[in-house]
Amino acid sequence: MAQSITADEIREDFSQAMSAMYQQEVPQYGTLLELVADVNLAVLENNTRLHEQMVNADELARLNVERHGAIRLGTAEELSMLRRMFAIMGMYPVSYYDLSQAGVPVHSTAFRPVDDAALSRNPFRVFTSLLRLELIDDPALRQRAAEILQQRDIFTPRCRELIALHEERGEFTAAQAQEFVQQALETFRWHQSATVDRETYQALHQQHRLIADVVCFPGCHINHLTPRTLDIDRVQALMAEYGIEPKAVIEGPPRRDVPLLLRQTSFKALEEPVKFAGDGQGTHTARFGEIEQRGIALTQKGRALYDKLLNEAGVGSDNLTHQLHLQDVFKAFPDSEFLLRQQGLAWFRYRLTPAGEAHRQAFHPGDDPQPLIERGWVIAQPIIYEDFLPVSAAGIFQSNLGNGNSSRHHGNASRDAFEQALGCPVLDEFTLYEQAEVRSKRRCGLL
Ligand code: OOG
Ligand code: NI
Repeated sequence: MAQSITADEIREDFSQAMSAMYQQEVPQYGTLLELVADVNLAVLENNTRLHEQMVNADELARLNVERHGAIRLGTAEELSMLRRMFAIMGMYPVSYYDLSQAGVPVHSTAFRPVDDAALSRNPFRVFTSLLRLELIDDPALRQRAAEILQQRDIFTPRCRELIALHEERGEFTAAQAQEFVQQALETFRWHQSATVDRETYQALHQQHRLIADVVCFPGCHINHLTPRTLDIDRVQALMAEYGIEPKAVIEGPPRRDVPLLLRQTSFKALEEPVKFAGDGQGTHTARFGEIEQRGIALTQKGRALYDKLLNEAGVGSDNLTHQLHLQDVFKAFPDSEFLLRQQGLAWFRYRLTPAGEAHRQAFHPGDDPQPLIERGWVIAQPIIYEDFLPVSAAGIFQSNLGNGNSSRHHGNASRDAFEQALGCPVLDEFTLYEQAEVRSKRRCGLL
């Protein structure tokens, strides 16, 4: 029997294949990758402490492979099949995001690796949204959209076979894994030909641009890929020089000494030519590029404070003013690793230093790590946030959908329906971070 391939290897191959495909489809994404690589290199050259910290935390190796993508699905069946496809790549649904709050008729999860080794090898994540047809007001149009979606299959027949095969055998040979990656890629490819005529497209578009994007094409094209930068302010400032037009405002928390959660910005979606059924021609605007800067994952307590301050700060229209205002409001959020740890606001991964290893017998379960840190026996590294932020996601959606129809559907979360469509509950992000911290303490003999 040929040697079987691990989920990590399949995910790695798949994320590389996806990136190569998207660079071909959206050349500006390739430019963005270059810009981000240049900025990351400069940051690491100028900040030896950060460089060293990233090496010690096994963070550096993944930096250049790190990215997330996003897709939008039309039906429950598509979502549950996708869950099975991503499971083969070691990616599992984490968190429920209700975007209806922001007037976007979808709810979402993110498929991502969950264990330490998989995350440090390749943390490829896919933000996955499911269209909520029930939020289309016009019953005839809702019915029409459902019928159109029923007629498509976004998975190739061979992809379905390979998924079933893997579920039966629990593994792939190298050849099967390679074929699976190629077949899976087809689901995310852009199609210039819509499945509907121009009138249908326009009717759906008028309801919401996103509905047309989900319903009118034969696949669930990847709509952006996002590399991770170490200095998002610098990338935002340099975008124009590289011929890229950025979104007005960087989403998320302000710049900090200890970066928090996730900051994001994107470039505007491209207007692309489309052929409609029955010979019509037109354009469709959906695909864009995004960058992100990731920081420390927050505990529930830290997250509650983040949400409160973000809400207090409100939304800005000019980035510079908005960032200054955010900095001001976020003065209420402690900004040192020590304070974040002491106040239980963020998660840390504990490791023994060589001196700590030598004194391991002196550690007892339940010991306070702080004196050991001060003695140089233990180091506490920030656990990086691997998930998404609903307010930021809404901002990214809106910047690419035009701000025309932002009717609000408050309190319309429908997590049960989402999980039913998915075929399993989503994992809880806080539990995952807590477990990572607990595991690391246990390895140090502190628990
Ligand atoms: C997803 C937008 C959200 C993020 O990084 O928060 C997102 C979409 O436009 O489909 O990608
Ligand atoms: Ni994104």
